Amino acid sequence: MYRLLKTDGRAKRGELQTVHGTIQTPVFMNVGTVAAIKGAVSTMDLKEIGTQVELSNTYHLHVRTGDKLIKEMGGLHKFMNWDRPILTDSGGFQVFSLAGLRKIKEEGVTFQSHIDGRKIFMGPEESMQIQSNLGSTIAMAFDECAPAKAERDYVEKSVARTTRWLARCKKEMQRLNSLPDTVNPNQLLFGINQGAVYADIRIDHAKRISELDLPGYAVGGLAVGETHEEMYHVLDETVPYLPQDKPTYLMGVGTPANILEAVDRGIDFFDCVYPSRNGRHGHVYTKFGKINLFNAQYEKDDRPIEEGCQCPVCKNYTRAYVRHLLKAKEMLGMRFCVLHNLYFYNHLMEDIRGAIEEGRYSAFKKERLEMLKTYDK
Ligand code: PRF
Ligand code: ZN
Repeated sequence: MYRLLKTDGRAKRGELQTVHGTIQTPVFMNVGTVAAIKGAVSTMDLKEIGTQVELSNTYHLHVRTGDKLIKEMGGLHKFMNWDRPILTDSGGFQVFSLAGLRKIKEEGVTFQSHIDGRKIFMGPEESMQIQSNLGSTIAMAFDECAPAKAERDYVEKSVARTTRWLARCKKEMQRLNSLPDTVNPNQLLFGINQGAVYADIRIDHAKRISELDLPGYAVGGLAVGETHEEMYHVLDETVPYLPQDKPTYLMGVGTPANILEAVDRGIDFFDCVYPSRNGRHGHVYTKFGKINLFNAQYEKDDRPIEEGCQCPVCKNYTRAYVRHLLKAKEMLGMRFCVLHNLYFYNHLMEDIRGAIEEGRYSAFKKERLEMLKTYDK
């Protein structure tokens, strides 16, 4: 399913074949939490800006609209009219970061919906059932993402439970995939490594979950308040213990610089809300760093957001016009910024893939990191 096409140092260039098409890695997944990319971006747009994989959330789709309705409508692909791969996050992380009062037990987590306050229970089996109803291409394991500052004692107990939950996820997914009315009988399950910033716990966990021989593995529990250096250190220590011949996914990361660094440490998949969130605030990416289009200096700037960018916005409109739309609070202004930003991330990944293929990743990374600092000097 996953083919490792080329390595350059620890950087991997691979491809993951799925029933919804082949994913070229390293890849950035475009985040559509509730089956919609925030900023009024549609799946028609995603095709135009070169998106390979869309990411949605189990928790959000379960508490609003509901996975049963989506199954009735033929599954998430049909519902949102997206025929390329979709990855769904398990709800583990969202339950811990969004939901109200929660109680964690061996069976799972009881929490309050952030929409209407109703009490919901979700454990590994429930998460797999919801993701199976959605019929995503890749389902994520149900895990606990411990806070970055969690005590060692707590992290050890939490990771041990997450390991037991993973075995239950695998068993439930196998059962669901063999049912006659399953939306996607080929749904893939990715395991998630946890362990906060404790390298030895991470390594031990990585070895244990690798034994389950899943089609892919994620590193979770990072970008939750630790420093960038701590995050890179965890990757340095942990990724070598995840299977090299499977895709690796760094959840919720990150800035262009974070991605350049993580690819160099063997990561294949990324997702992050930054391009859409920043775009909605008029913050747009360029090779030389981020700029804020609300700044007065762009009032009469007749250049595109990024010179040379081939995105539909840059090919047609100026910074001055996009700034005007933002100032006038027109939805189109946000939409343009999000479209450009997602294109920027997708295009960055294309450049990264090219550099690995040509065996010049190290020099490429150094050059890009340097360029990115231009506006921050
Ligand atoms: N677990 C899950 N989803 C996640 C994370 C995690 O640890 C993170 C951490 N950055 C983002 N999304 N299931
Ligand atoms: Zn552009």
